[in-house]
Amino acid sequence: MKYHQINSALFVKNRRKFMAEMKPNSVAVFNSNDIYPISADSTLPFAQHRDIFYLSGVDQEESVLLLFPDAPYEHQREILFLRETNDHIAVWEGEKLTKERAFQVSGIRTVYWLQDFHKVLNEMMTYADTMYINTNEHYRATVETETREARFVKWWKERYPAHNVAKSNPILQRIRSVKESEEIDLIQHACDITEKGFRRLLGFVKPNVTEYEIEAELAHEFIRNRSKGFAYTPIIASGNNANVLHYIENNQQCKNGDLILLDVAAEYANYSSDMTRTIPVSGRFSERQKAVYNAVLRVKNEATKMLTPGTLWKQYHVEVGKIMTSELLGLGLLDKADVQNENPEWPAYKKYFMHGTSHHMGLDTHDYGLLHEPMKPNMVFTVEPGIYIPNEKFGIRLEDNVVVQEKGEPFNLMRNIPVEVDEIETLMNE
Ligand SMILES: [Mn+2]
Repeated sequence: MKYHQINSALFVKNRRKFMAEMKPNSVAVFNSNDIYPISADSTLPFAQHRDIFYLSGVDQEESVLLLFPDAPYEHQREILFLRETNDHIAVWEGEKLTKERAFQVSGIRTVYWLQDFHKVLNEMMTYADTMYINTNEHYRATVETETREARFVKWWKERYPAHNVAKSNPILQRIRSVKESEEIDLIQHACDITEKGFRRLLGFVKPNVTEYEIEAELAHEFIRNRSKGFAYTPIIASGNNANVLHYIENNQQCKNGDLILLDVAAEYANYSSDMTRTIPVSGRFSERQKAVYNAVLRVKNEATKMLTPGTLWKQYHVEVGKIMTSELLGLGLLDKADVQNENPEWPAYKKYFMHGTSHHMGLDTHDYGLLHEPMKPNMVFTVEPGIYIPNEKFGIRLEDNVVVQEKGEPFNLMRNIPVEVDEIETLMNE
């Protein structure tokens, strides 16, 4: 791991919150992700399942967490199972968690090797009435492969058909969406690394640079700051590529006069940041580009103010749509007739702004959070309006990450990342 160790107090708190929501006499189990094969003996880099990470801090494959708050013996309430390691194994496989290190990372005292899992689980199941199984119910999830978690759930339900079944996911969606202060610090740190990458680019971008050279600059800056790299596949879209919302080819040359839309951000300690900036290849915006840019910026600033406790996500999007509509009228992209005749199911503004304004952000870039429930303090959201104009060969999106506050306006974790036209032009021309 490149990141500095996280204080185990965070994971102790996270487990306490989860266990407080469990039914009497129930067991919950969480698994690591698999290491995904490519072919022959090559694999993708390991990426930990965010739920076991959130509850334990364990960032290692083949790990299992078992929670049983009503266990008859205290040492059985929180148990970790890890792949066995010792000095000999470490020579071949590199450093894995020892039982002592696992305690330092997670705050869990009872640690067994994985080969004891079925035996220990079987004992717990004779005491327990209910099993909490963890399924992926994220509103954007499409999963083609069978995860280690899913594989375990299938086996578990078949092996213990007489137990009641309960769902972990709604509990996790609720608790993971409201961040602890340690988590906000980690997300801030990811945002600060992203800022370094973006500032580096402002001195680097010039006509004829390629999108992949920009990607390489960012990867360099992120990794040298203890990030694994991009929090999500980067979008580096010059000219009309910006109008392809999920453009990830990043293989074109940036032409003088064009804009580049950059949806690029670093991860840190498995926490995401999620930034979008749009900058001119030449270092100067045209008057038209500037007008559209400032319209997007005003929508972003107005939308941000609405992210307050009690706000409903759906209603928020309706209000943002109204603000965007008035900006598009001002830019001459819509006229009054377009708005008067609009279909309420697909309002006129969606011709130029067809995606959502905000999503939860945290351990997942599109983080957990139940969107039908009102916003709460310490939720972290993106704010990311855009205007896309294929006829004019550019698209602009601006995106920051903000924390909902108990009182007052949200706290902008990207407050130090340049976004005003003047500042961007000044930094690009230094
Ligand atoms: Mn986003």
